[in-house]
Amino acid sequence: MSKGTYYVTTPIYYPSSKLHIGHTYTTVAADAIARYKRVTGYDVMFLTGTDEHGQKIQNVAKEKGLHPKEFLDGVVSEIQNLWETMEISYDKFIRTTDDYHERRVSELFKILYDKGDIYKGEYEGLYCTPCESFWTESQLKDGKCPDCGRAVQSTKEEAYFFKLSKYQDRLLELFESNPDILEPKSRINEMVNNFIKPGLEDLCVSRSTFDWGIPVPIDEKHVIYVWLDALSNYITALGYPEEKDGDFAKYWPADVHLVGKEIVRFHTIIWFAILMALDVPVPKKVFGHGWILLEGGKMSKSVGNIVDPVVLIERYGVDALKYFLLREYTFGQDGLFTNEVLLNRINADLANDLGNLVSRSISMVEKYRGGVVPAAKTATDFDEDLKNIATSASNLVDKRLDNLDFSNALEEIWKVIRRTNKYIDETMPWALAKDEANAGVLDSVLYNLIESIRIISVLIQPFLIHTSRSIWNQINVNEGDATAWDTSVEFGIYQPGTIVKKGEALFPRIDIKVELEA
Ligand code: ME8
Repeated sequence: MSKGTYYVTTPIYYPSSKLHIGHTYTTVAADAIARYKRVTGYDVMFLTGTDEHGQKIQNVAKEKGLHPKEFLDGVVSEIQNLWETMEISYDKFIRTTDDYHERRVSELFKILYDKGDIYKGEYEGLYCTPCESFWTESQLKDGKCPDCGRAVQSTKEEAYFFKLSKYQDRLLELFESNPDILEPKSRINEMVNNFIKPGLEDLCVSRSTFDWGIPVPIDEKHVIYVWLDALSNYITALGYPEEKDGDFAKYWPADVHLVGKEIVRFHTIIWFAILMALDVPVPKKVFGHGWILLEGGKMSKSVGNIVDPVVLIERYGVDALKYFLLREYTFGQDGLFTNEVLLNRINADLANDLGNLVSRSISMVEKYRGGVVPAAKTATDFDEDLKNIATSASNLVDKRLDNLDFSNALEEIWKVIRRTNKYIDETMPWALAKDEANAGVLDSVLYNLIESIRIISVLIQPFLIHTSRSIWNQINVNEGDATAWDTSVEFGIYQPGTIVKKGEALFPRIDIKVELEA
């Protein structure tokens, strides 16, 4: 029975070039939450996609001598391949060049215009092309774009405006009455004090100096501002405004928009105001996560200091990258990427803690019981603690994930892994095996180890599905009853008499010194 619906989104990325691990970070987080909600009984809609209009894309395509669509099709299929390799379980991939999206955005523009919330005026101001954002003089930092630090251009043109200023009071009231709407909470202060309270100006929502965009329906000399086009994806993907009864009625309002902190302003001020103007409820939450930084600053396509996820995956595997991203960084905060932190995490948590546990436990069943998992017979002094820690973990993971605290959710699971390793040290199966009188105790130890590994494999599935499957293969359980999320609160589900078989190492240990010099 479904517990209800859950709608999670990532930003739609600019396919101006290949994606880097910053984009992968948001997508991996969205995937983990989507998988977690599915295994815990929700009807999930997980949306991701690409933001394909605007001057930047037009310029890049031109440099390559291609029509924008031709250029985009190539990059977008690379992005989709990356998500496939990473087993990203999105339910829908939206491209802003999809016909249905273009038609629906055009319709939205018309609705807002007919309502009087979009009007024609003259735009005079400053524009940052790489960020596709308009700025006022006072918002600039040292005369440069406050988001990316690059030069802005002054522009003057006839344009359409959205009456953002009209929604100032309602936005303030929303943040005051619903502090859960934006996480981490510190970002609320930033939005309220830096942007809303100083006064919101109406927003220019059309451009006429380039034509790679959705035409303004009432005035084809203009194209719709890329952020109005892009933000609308979250509802056009569900059918709005053409079909309000299907997915839109089912999934909207979104449970969470996951975004990087630099676009919180677009998602909470501009997007909320547009929704208010449309009389559509605002999403339940926007989470603005931190940046992955390289020494020297934020990783960014246009700055050029990128880490290619494809290279990392080829070297260390999909699950190692996913684990690293979710465990290493606190979701709301910035964190530094270095090869050394990555490799240390892989070795310590994956190769040593998890990989060794699985491989030595299965080896012992093979060595002492011919690969057949015995039934537990004689309890040891350490069983109760192991069972308690293993069966209470899912509850703790639930609590952590309710706050999108991926890092500590994984830490709760790793406590079970470390406890199980300690159980091996405490019970010393190799010593028990020396004396036939201890056969009953050894049976219990071996059973408890495999059962604990089963619980661990169930708990890691939202994060590391590939590893879960590999463990299920080795301990010979079919995906289904013994792998369902709820089975992690019960110790004793694994069927004695099952034959296990050691497979390839889950995470080969990396020689860090050699690797860093390579
Ligand atoms: O902003 N660290 O697209 P974009 C963490 N098209 N996350 C990072 C990151 C980093 N160093 N770099 C990128 C756009 N990201 C718009 C969005 S949505 C309606 C339109 C992630 O290709 C993070 O999620 O520049 C960030 O917000 C997003 O990629 C920006 O992607």
